[in-house]
Amino acid sequence: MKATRTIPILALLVLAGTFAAVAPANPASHASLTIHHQLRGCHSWSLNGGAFGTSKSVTLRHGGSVTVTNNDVMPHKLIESSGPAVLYTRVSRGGSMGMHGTYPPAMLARMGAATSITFSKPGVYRFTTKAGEDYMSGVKTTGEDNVLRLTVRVS
Ligand SMILES: [Cu+2]
Repeated sequence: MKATRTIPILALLVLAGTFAAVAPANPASHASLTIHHQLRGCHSWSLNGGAFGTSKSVTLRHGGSVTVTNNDVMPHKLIESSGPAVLYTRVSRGGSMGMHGTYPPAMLARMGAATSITFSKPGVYRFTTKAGEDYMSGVKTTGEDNVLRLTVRVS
């Protein structure tokens, strides 16, 4: 009788240990994404200085933020496609190249523009960007323009 009761408890302990190893014990509070221009597909982005690509995902603790910097030769508007509400805060308007006028912080309208997205609630947040027109004429690219995607898991 005693032995049969010990086994399930041990199994639970092993299972708990497995989950603890998978979930990051202490997720980061900040990440950064940088959009750049490229010949094939027009643009891609890099997470925390890593390899450039189209789809990125990151895990943050709630209250954390992601800063997106647009170094592409066209504007990008940040669009949340699913998840709880977020707060956009402009970090930089960027340099002189780009669109003129006043835009909400989700719109990265100039080269070097940066905006921070703050995540106050736990959950899964998904984003894409809507790219606008080139700042200057004569920019040549090959293939379809890439669609940038971001998944943020907030614990
Ligand atoms: Cu582009």
